[in-house]
Amino acid sequence: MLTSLDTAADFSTQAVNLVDCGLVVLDAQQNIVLWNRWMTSRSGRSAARVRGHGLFEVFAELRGSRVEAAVMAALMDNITTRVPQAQDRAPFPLREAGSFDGERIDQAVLVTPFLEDGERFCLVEIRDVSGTVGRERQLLEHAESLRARSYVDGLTGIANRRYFDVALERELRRAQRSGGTLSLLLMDIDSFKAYNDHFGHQGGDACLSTVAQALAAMLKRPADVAARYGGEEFAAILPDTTLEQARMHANAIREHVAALALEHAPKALRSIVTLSIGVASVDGKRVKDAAALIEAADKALYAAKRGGRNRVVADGDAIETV
Ligand code: GH3
Ligand code: MG
Ligand code: MG
Repeated sequence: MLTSLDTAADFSTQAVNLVDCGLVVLDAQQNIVLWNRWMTSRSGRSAARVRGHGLFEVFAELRGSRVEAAVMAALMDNITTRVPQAQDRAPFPLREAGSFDGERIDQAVLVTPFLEDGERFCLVEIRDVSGTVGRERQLLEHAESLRARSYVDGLTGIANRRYFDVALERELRRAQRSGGTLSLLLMDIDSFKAYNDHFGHQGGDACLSTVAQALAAMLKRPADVAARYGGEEFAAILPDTTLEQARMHANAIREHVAALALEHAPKALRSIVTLSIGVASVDGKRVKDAAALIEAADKALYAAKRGGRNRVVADGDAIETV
């Protein structure tokens, strides 16, 4: 029988260390307060090394991932989220105990918020589902999670406007703290009304999805965010990127989408689907808030439309019209 709180605590620690899944507890600042032995043996990082550090500092590659969205949903909105093993890649760099260069183990992650002494925490549970989860069950979980995930756009699978708003505020604060730069791209599909009129709404939806995937594939840094901003408009947040770098990146995205050579409607301005992109930036000196940054990017986008579409205009460019 347990007679003292100390014994109870030892008991819990033992149990937490024996359990056959990864257990991580984060505080409201996303700092690691608990890390069990399962995590240590599969990550090669001891509890002493990671405790007190931010989960997304320890695993920078998780920034902008579905796991980060789930952690934010838990800590900010008290929402529980299941992140099943994705078709492509396991989120955490975890490997079979003792094999630090082997394959990542397949993972199903569950993020659950809880309160302790009035403070919000979340529990991140990671299960090894390598070989145990049938393909059918994976697909079912995947479909369920699409509905449940409140930061993901249901049509395209990329981040939604809600996630964009939260991420932009967060990245702006980060840029201001470090005196760094941050750029924003606003992208709008050209003549999309004509596309819908010709190919039908379902055809339009499929096109939006294809463009969204192409866009997301062009944003490779972990902190970059691609989001569906509204109807046929997309946004990209590029931390640590100057206006000129962002302009070049925007051009690469524009060329990449044009290179898909998606057939456009006969009434559209061009025969293939293209994007117009507006670019704006903040740096340590010219600090703008989110609303001002969006407005500047939106103005630049409007100028790109007036300039003939299928082009990139950056904030402050001389504006020509055709
Ligand atoms: P512009 O080159 O000036 O951007 O012209 P546009 O035709 O793309 O612009 P407009 O804003 O007039 O039309 C946008 C269209 O996008 C209107 C709407 O029918 C379509 N749209 C918005 N959201 C969705 C969606 O979720 N699915 C589909 N299929 N179409 C959408
Ligand atoms: Mg539009
Ligand atoms: Mg449009």
